Amino acid sequence: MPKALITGITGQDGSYLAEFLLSKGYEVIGMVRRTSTLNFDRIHHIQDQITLVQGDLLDQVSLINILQEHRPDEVYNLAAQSFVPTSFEQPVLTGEFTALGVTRVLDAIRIVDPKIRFYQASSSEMFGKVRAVPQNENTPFHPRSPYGVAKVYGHWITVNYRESYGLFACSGILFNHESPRRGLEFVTHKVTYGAARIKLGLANELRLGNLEARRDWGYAGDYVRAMWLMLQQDQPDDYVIATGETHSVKELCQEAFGYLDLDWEKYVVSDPRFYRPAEVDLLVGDASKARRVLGWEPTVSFRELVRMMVDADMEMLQAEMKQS
Ligand code: NAP
Ligand code: G4F
Repeated sequence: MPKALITGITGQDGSYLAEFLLSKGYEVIGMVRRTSTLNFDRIHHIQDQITLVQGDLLDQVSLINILQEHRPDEVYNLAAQSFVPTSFEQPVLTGEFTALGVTRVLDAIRIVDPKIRFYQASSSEMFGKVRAVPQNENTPFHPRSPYGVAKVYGHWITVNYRESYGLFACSGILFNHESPRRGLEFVTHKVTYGAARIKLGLANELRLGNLEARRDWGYAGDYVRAMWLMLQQDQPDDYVIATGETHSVKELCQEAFGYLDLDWEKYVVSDPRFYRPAEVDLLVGDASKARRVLGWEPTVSFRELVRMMVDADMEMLQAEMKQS
């Protein structure tokens, strides 16, 4: 039975990846940080099928000990401070988790067992102020936030350990991917949840930031399959994972509110509080290498994704209303 370690298993992607690896017959070890209250909502349903171990990207010894004790064949490094606005408020901490944390995991692998295959969760935020449209593996990086800068470091240290020590280390440059399990602070979920609350009479406006920003939004369930495929190849490499379609935040609002028969313009307010010091205006990825080499394809369209999230939010809110 192959064994995988997932850092960030309590996050959106970690939960989908754990489900996917279990379906492939893996033994799954999940690294969690110590918290005073449990935050296992996303993995509650599979908790009896996985092993959770305590560790932290800030703590080198914990990473080495976990690898020594559990001897995984594959490590998926999904843990990070992943919210862009927080990276402007806490740039040093973001660098510790999202940049140096990657080196700590790579060094632990190098010390314990250099044959372990490694996946790094890189990001389209690295393209930032884009130098080409669409963006592919050869597009130069120009990050626009401390988060994006930290991810550029994580990407290059992954490439560097591959070239310096021969590690099987892959960097997946994933464009935005969403699901009903997405954190509520990210714009897709903020919009679908906000629209559902308005529909149910629980709110009468939704305050957002820049409505013109464009993103290439896909479904998280599709994207974790790409992570696994990267580690099953003969050679380690880097891949862009994206749908190839771009939509503005305005279009996202139109789609979510429209699905609920609401006119978004009556409810959405653009609030300068949610603007960023520097913005990433347009992301759209070219995943032709992943299609060609990995045989990867997205299966959920933008419209299906938004509707899936609105349906999940309506169901959750209606259940809450029934209980109260
Ligand atoms: P997420 O929901 O924010 O999950 C982040 C995970 O990292 C959580 O499990 C969190 O644990 C853990 N974590 C944070 N700091 C840690 C630390 N110091 N030590 C150990 N664990 C720590 O993020 P996601 O959307 O699943 O994304 C997964 C990864 O892909 C992240 O690296 C993100 O930057 C990257 N990425 C995401 C997207 C996207 O669109 N979703 C696109 C490209 C790249 P707690 O639950 O304890 O907070
Ligand atoms: O949903 P967002 O916060 O995602 P962002 O900044 O693109 O980052 C996400 O995707 C990255 C991949 O490119 C990941 F690496 C990263 O970890 C994270 O998962 O914002 C999307 C866009 C931005 O342009 C933002 O300015 O939506 C715009 N936006 C407009 N109003 C808003 C809001 N974003 C948020 N979070 N909240 C708003 O009210």
